[in-house]
Amino acid sequence: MSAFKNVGTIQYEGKESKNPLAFKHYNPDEIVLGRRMEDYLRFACAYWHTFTGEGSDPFGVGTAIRPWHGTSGLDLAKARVEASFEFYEKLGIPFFCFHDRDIAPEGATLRETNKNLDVIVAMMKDYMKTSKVKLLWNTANMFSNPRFVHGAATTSNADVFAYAAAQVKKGLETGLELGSENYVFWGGREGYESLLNTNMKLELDNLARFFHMAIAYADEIGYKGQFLIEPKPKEPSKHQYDFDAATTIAFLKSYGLEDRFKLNIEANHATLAGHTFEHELHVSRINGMLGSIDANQGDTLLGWDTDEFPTDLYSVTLAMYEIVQNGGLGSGGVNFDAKVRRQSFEAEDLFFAHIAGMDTFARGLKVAAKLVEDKVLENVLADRYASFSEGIGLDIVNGKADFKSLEAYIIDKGEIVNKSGRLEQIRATLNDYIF
Ligand code: XLS
Ligand code: CA
Ligand code: CA
Repeated sequence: MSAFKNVGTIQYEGKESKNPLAFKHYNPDEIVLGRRMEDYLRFACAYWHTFTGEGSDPFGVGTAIRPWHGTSGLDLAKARVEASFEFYEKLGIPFFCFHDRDIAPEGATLRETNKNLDVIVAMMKDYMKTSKVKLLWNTANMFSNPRFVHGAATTSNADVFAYAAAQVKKGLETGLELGSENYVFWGGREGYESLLNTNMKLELDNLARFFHMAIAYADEIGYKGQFLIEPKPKEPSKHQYDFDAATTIAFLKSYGLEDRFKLNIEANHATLAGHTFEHELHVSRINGMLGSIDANQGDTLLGWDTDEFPTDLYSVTLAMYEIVQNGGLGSGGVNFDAKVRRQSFEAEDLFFAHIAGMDTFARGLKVAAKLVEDKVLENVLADRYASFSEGIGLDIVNGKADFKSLEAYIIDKGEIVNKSGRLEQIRATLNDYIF
């Protein structure tokens, strides 16, 4: 039985097409920078927003009309899996991502919960045998259940730490079973409200202990997926430990975890941290830690995590420029951690939203490729930093200068001449490439 009977397979029809159920820019087979677009972008669908989410907000219940309504418990979980594979295939999206609790209901004990999970994981595995769709990443939801009120790996309660460990152990087994290419940690409740009752040092040490245990268990069972941490500054915690890329990288380096972890950068989390998406991607990239992205966008008029589908071509172009500079995302991908607005409650909206996001990223990729091919920003940087490629600047870069030699060089030189940064001109050029 079809869940989305009003929608057929979404095709690429080119930019003149007026068909809302067609791609105008995303053409999976088109070669960009020597790679098929599909292989470059590695799009993924986020199970929680698209199949588990119902469109509720703090003021009202869900509004979504979904084909799986009318079922409950494991039957509901199964109906969602069935619909999800129809959705991936009609959309032509090559990957999906989930939290353990998105796909199967919790039981009275962890043993029962794991049993429910096994049923759904086996069902997904079956679907994956006949489908080309793969699991980009899985993760553990260690924030919804009230037991995580004080955190998971950073809780004040050792029993909760044990529960979280057992949950991630199962998550790694699930990842192995379904061949997930990455395993994500997002520390929703790994943070604190007030230092008055928080032992920050113990909590951070425990978080690192937890990650070391995850590495040890992955190695023990032969799970080869890339570990990713997803920074976010606030919400639900007031102070979250993985605030942004720089904080997370510093944490990984202080605890000797930097060789096994990369970052999953989400656009809306970047803006909540007071950065741009491209800033967070750049910081990760220059540290060799850009692993994957959660593609969405926030709303500049709202101060919370709105997880909108990404349609801002300017921001996506600059993000894709970072990804292209990174040589792509390796085992990572572009996961639409995005939800349709509460007002967009029809099942077809799920297609429109993903098509919008995929077309936006396809356009961003094409513009970024052109910027790279024409060396637009490369030339800007070469020109701006030219003084470091010869003479005294080159000595500084090559470690041949010290305070004494620099003083001798500059002391009688007279007035220093600076060059303009030309930002307005550069922005105008960027507009010419985008539009
Ligand atoms: C929430 C996060 C979450 C992670 C996975 O804000 O984006 O959904 O991506 O746990
Ligand atoms: Ca996310
Ligand atoms: Ca988010």
